[in-house]
Amino acid sequence: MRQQLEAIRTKAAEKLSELKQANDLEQFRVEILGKKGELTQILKQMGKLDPSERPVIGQLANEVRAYIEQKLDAKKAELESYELEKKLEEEKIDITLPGKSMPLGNKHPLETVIDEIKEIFVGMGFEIVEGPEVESDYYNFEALNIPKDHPARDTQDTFYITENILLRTQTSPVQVRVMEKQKPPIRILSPGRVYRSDALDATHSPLFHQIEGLVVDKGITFADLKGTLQTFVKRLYGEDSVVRFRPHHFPFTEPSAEVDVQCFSCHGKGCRLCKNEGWIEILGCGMVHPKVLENCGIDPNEYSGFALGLGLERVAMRRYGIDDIRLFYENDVRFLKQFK
Ligand code: 2NL
Repeated sequence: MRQQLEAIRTKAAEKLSELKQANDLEQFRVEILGKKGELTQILKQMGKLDPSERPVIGQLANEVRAYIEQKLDAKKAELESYELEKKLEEEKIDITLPGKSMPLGNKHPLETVIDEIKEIFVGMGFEIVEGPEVESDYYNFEALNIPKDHPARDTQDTFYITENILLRTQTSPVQVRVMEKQKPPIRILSPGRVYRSDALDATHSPLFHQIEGLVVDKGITFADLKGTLQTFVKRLYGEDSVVRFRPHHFPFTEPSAEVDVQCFSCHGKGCRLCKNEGWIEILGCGMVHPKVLENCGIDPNEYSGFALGLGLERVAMRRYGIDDIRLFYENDVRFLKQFK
């Protein structure tokens, strides 16, 4: 039995030195030291020994076990440290290598113009409000004093979903909803998509973008409208811009006007950009019609207001020299990346 124990000691040491993976160690431990392991098997035969020999053999067995366990621990530490080294070596990152560059997008030109206009009005105390693109006939037309027989309601211009539901043709319904709910003072700007049943060509699109603004308070006059719009135009086109107001007609404002800015290319002389007019029309505006205020539950004897509306595509097309409105909606990256 002594020989058997010595043999296990030698064999275990040999086998251990051959193991190469930390995972194999546990299997080795079970094979030698486990319940059914070789050393345990030998110890089970202790009963057959002469009682006088038992303590000596027992002590030897303990020594062998301790020896193997100690070797096992040492091997385990050795393998673990080796495997860690290997892992660190394999996962080494060369931080001096150049990074992979990700293609970076940029704002859509329409978004750039919207943001710029918002910023100007927010700077004058306006709040941005948005609302539904699917509207009722009432909010899009009726409340705005657009009578049933008005050409703007013609099915040629409006996408009707049902007799009373339509795609909004302007963002005014957003403002009507605010006036219904909120007591003046009101100072709001509503940008968004609007829809008109136009055929798509270089200058028309059935979907386009509009920004409308509305101010309602006690004592608002046409002078407030002029001052606000003059400030807006100068911030958008430069402090030296020249602005003019021309009488116009809208059903929802009285009086109404269109605002022109003197052509920034020819300074009024007439050129291709302004189609020889010397002036470029940029927006429509007016004092909110008393009937519209009344429709929204605001007493026109107590309050007055002004409103304005402008189309974004035309501003962006002039700004960037874009000659075809369709380019805005096609999302061709060759077009979009020019606005980085
Ligand atoms: C244009 C002209 C305009 C308005 C829009 C408006 C809104 C309310 C009440 C009164 Cl709630 N008016 N909006 C007023 C004048 C002109 O737009 O040429 N748009 C493209």
